[in-house]
Amino acid sequence: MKELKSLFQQKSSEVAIELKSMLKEKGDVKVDEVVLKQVIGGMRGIKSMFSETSHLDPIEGIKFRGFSIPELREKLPKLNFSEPLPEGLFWLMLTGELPNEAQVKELADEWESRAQVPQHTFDAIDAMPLTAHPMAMFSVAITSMQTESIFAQQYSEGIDKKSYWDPMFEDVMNLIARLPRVASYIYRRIYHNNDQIEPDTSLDWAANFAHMLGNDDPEFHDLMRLYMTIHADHEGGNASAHATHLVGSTLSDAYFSLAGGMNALAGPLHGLANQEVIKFVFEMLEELGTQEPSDEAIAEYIKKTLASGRVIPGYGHAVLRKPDPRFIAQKHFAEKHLSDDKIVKVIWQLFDIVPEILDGLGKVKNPWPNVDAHSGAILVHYGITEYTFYTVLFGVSRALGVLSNLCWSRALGLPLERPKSVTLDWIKNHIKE
Ligand code: CMX
Repeated sequence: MKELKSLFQQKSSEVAIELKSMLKEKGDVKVDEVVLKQVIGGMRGIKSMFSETSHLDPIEGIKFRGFSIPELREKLPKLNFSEPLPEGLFWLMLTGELPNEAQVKELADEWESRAQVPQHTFDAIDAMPLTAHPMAMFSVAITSMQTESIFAQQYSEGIDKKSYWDPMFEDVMNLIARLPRVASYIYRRIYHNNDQIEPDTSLDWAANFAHMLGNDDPEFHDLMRLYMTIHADHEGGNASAHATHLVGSTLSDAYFSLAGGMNALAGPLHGLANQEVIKFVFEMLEELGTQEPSDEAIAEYIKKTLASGRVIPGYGHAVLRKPDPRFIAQKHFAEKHLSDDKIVKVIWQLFDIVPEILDGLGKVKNPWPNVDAHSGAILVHYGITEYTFYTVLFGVSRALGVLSNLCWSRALGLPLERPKSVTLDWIKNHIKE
């Protein structure tokens, strides 16, 4: 993978030089102000992180290196398939350049050649009870692969800090290559009697993942290509990206850092919302006693849920203020391939009904659906009905973004992250002053 590696080295060293001189000349330029409600309120909106791979606009949504999701679906290489290959997005995030078909194929081959998972990782998964959440198994599996870290090995031998990016790049490539095998192993172990499916080395990364999960419908392969592309990154401040970055800033290797990010993704306000959405929909349909509920019945159920002090999963966002383009991309996919599906229709009904009700509460800043509102209904259609697994799918994709960020962080020599916390007494004194 000489071309990607040397292109990354060239691009990142150019940015490193620019950043260094910018910091020297303009390091004291003010970029933001912080008010008390941000200190207490989850640091919303504070511009205090650096990330090159993507940028989130509250209205337009995510842009990866300047490209929106519709643009990516048009411009990233698809080879002969209908959806872009996530290999292409990884190349774009890492280098800032759109790859051509040959480069995407080469990257797919490279990941295939690095996909061997150590036996002790399977053993670590097998040691966990079947009742453990799949995200717990996923996190353990990633941490168990830390034995393979080239970065940790070279650091212990005494590597020059200017070279950190090199073993980090190697770890990141190895880790991404192995995740589909690890994730599908967990899936087949828990839900399919440990009946494992061997990889098909002729397939690209996402299609091989679909294959190992157990579905070789070409439409499902395309869904996985799309899913793995759109979930990959959401700028640097989201919980999984931020957690990965924070852990990595201590010079923990890619395995420890990604496990940290995945533990953050496993929360219901973040990635676990994808399982919560379909669970919520199934429970609603069961209580209403029909697969084709009326708008009025759904509205009543939503209001009852809110009155019981719970959130409506799949709705709201800390940054977005419009329907999530990742939701819209999945809706387009569903309109094209499964417009007659009853559960999908319920998702579209919710899209019509929920925003007005949330808006009516007068406190929800974004009443629109996020990425997690749609994915479950499509997965159920293709036979992946075991929704406690959904966040692992999200995690395999999210690894692409957070790990390319990790390469950038080491290449730019970004320091240990260490913000300042304050106590109630400090705040009281500060207000007095
Ligand atoms: N249902 C009910 N109430 C909601 C809500 C929802 N979907 N979204 C926000 N609210 C409420 C908040 O709980 C908060 O209430 P309180 O003031 O009583 O505490 C109020 O509205 C204001 O919240 P906000 O500023 O609009 O939203 P936040 O930035 O604090 O939180 C998020 C964002 C995503 C955690 C929140 O919208 C939520 O809980 N949504 C449901 C869970 C979900 O879908 N998460 C997935 C997000 C995407 C992802 O990361 O994968």
